[in-house]
Amino acid sequence: EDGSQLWLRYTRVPANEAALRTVACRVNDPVAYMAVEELQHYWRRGDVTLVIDKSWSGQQTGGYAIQSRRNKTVISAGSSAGLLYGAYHLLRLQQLQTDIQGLNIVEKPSYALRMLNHWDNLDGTVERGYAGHSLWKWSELPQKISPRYREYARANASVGINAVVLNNVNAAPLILRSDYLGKVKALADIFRPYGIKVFLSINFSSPKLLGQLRDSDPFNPEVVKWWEKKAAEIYGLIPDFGGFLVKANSEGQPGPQDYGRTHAEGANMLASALKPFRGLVMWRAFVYNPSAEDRAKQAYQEFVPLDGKFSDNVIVQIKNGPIDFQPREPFNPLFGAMPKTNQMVEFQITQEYLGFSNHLVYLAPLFKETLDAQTYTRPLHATVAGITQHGPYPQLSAIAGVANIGADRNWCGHHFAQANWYAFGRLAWNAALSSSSIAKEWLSATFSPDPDLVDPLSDLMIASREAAVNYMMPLGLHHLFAFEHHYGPEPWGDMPGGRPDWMPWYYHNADSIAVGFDRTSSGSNAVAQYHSPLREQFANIATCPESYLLWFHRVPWTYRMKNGRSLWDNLCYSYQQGVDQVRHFQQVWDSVEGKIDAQRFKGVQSKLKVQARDAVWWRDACLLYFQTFAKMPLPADLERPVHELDDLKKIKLNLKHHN
Ligand code: BDP
Repeated sequence: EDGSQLWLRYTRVPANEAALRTVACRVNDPVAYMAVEELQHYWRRGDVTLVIDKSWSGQQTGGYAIQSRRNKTVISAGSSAGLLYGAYHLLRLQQLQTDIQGLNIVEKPSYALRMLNHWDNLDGTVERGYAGHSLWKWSELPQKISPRYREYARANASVGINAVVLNNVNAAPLILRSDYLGKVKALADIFRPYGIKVFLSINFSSPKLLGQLRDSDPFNPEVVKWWEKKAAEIYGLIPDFGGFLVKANSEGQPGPQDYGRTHAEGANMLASALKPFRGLVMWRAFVYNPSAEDRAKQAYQEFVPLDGKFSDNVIVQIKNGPIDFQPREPFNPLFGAMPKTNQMVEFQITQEYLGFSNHLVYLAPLFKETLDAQTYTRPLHATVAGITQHGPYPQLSAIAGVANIGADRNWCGHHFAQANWYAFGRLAWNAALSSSSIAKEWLSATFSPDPDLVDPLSDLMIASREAAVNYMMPLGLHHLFAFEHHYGPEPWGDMPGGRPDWMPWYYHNADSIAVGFDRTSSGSNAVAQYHSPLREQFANIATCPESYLLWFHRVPWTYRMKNGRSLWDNLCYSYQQGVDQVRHFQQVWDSVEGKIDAQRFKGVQSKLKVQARDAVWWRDACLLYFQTFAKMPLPADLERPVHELDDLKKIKLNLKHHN
């Protein structure tokens, strides 16, 4: 039980049983064939018929219906992909031991494109990957095909993921060289029967770096021609290629601004090269410069003036929050602020800032917090989910998650990190699902449907994200992590001459009086980027949710919070609560011993020990450090620190090769 089977722990139907039922399907293509094969191998509850029904809406994106008719179950869909998703739905019902009499299910995906973004490098490393090396063996491809490629595609299809970006957004130009495209084609061929399209991250300077052109100016006709030829070459190999993901003029990556052109001009040049083939451009809005302006405001300032200037096959890909995948951020105010532009959310499934693959942090509540956030920008569809599902070009709706998958046997490093892959897929399919229903499904499929296991563990999962916020960065604190590895705490972090917007002090602003980032009109005024009434709500310290307090306000240590205690005391209790929660998780986990195989039980048990130690490390580091400013005592009933601040400051982890 090494976790390699993920949530796909179906048991094969024995031949004599299989002979007693039929799986009928007249559709003849590789995707439908896959649906039939899965049901033939694993479905043990009667006859099934799969039919394409052209009247079925949502054809493009894989919707389906499942109905019980007399003694059989009928899956109907507008496309073969829909049949495949219907087949996985049935198998899920079987895993959950659901009654299949009288089924009348209709499913339509929330988003047309449900994508994983791999941050995998061509040398086999993964930028922010914590589950071993990259899954893609570039040096072996296309000759040698690892069986894991197929398993990976199957796992994605089982939760409805239908698009993958294979390589890092910090993209090597090499990915577009002809031999690499041959490797990409090999992967695309494996993924196709699972309904998955391949996309690539591209380096904006490819024409110069790979094509030896003078420059990569999007207005240079030779550059335009280069991209057109490249697009034709790609589509010659991969007729259903999805398109490009682009990180431009961000963190040192090249882009159109190098030539005085805008993001829209750069994106549109690529978009027109892909247009004849119906390809898409996902253009990232993750841009910020070391300027006097609050980093949290910069993407909005850069992109809002470009609204209406992007081609119809461009989607602007926006991180959930305005900074960078922190344990908690308010939603990015760009959502809803560009009504004439397609927007998509980018979540991080890999836990760069949430304890890597060591901490059990179930991310569905974080994803939901953003998706459900009310932006107040439109009369209709004003949540982030609504805005990204109902853009100006509805066929383009998309959502992306930065993958947490690597070459480890259990794919994600931590057995429970698999739940984040699963939950991302399920929410991309249906953004209205609840975090707890997804947790229950996943636990049932991955471990067992026994309620004595599912109930306590789903509670644990639901609490785990708030626990991480508590022991890392409660009350709106953010960016307190160590510069080098992003794993542990370093609120004191500083580097003479380093970029201020990479330093924790830039964000926490602690001194003897107060702590926090003033983003009201007396400070950076980032609140103004939110639509009324949110703007006023965030701007007023009395109405700002306390979970975002230090995000929007610089608050005196002695400030009285809603519970009557001082800010300092609240900070202390929050950190302690995080520690207590993790210790409680350990107890809950021990209580399911025997209900789970020993191998996975021990694996998770020992990861929880690491998490408990790390929670204490975070608490001590942050409280002892902030105490040097607040100069207030720890509340008398609080557990005492077990570290010296000076010792914590000396910890130099080399986690670059933490894998
Ligand atoms: C940050 C990561 C960095 C990525 C960057 C991005 O630390 O490795 O390259 O985001 O999203 O979170 O481009």
